[in-house]
Amino acid sequence: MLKFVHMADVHLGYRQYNSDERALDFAQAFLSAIKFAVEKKVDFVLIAGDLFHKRSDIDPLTLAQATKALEKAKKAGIPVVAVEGNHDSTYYKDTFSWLDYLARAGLIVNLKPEFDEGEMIVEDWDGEKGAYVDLDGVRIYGMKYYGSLTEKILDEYSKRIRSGDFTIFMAHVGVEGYVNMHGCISSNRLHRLKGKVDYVALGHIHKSFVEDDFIFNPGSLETCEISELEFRRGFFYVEVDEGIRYELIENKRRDFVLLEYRMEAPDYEGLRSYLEKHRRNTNPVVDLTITTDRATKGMVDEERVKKIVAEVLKPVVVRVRWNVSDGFFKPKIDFDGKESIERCVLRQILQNYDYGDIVDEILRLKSIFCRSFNVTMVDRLVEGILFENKPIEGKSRGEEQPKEEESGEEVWDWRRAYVKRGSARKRQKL
Ligand SMILES: [Mn+2]
Repeated sequence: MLKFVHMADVHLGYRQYNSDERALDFAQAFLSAIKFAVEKKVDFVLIAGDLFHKRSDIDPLTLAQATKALEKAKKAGIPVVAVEGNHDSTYYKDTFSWLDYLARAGLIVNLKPEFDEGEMIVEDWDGEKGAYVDLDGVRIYGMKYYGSLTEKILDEYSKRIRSGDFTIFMAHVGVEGYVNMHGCISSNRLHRLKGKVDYVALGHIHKSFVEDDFIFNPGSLETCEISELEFRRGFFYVEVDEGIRYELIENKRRDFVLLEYRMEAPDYEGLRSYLEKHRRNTNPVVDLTITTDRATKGMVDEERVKKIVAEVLKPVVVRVRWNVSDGFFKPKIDFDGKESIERCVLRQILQNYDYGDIVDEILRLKSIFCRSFNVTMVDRLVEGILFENKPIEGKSRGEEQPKEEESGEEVWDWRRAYVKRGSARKRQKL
């Protein structure tokens, strides 16, 4: 009896929410899937793309996470056969990927067709490269991710497939109708492989699906996006004798808690008692959305919010999102004050922006527009601001351009002044 494990979309090295712990979760999921394969003494493991989250800048730790698990399989005599996904594929012109590196290190078989002046070459694995490999009567073809060229290349590829006793076609490609993702192909194009191929092993879509006991897509091992939380996914354990028996193993993964809290004022204790209701002992990822108005957000200390979440929920990582609506703006009006209500409201609105104190200018502009739109008056207003020695204070304060001297020959070298305050001096303009 033939036995194998089919996984995809491992995304090693994904530091989700900038969290090292999350990167470890992805590594842990991969390691436990490999351990499962070793325990089941499978004949081989398939990785249908996106072993890595990034195609370049793989850090040493991520590489170690990949090799540690792959060495376990190697030690158990289990070949690991992979294709490159969109995340770990080389750029068009590069030829050597990190999966090629792992293949050279003898840890995986990385399958992809070669191209010679546009002509596709589908050759046997020679220990370093190849498009298919024969493992004890099982023939595995591999096709990496080709983006918009997928259909064209798939058609070319299928002409070159020769069936063995049991033939697998593995590709990193999305099939239409499962998730909202562009660049997917119709599954009909894969169903056409029937007769030549016995098992189509896909990766790319992070949700599991099986069509007609022929096309298999396991989904992601860990959670790359919140939208994946509701998907069934994991890896397939497959047994083949008379027919194909498969099981989707929904591996253990990090718990997520999605929370939404409405804050009318900086109300830390209210937040705390809301969080208490969601207490659990899983060290989850907490994704907290706070709905509030701009003024309140300005007063809330996000670090303090995170600290409270950490105390109550003991999360592995906290993400705070702000759902800020200007519609909730409530001016605080002092009716005994000397300022008009209009000025008071304007001043409070402007506090949320970087323009500085421009209440007067806005009121003058408004009066011009109210009377009738008069371009000359707008011009005069702008000129007044620019030349009546009444600059708009705000963003550019402190970064004023150096004033040229009358002669236009000398400028104050403010960069030098910034670096060496003591030795700032005038410099001849070049
Ligand atoms: Mn992926």
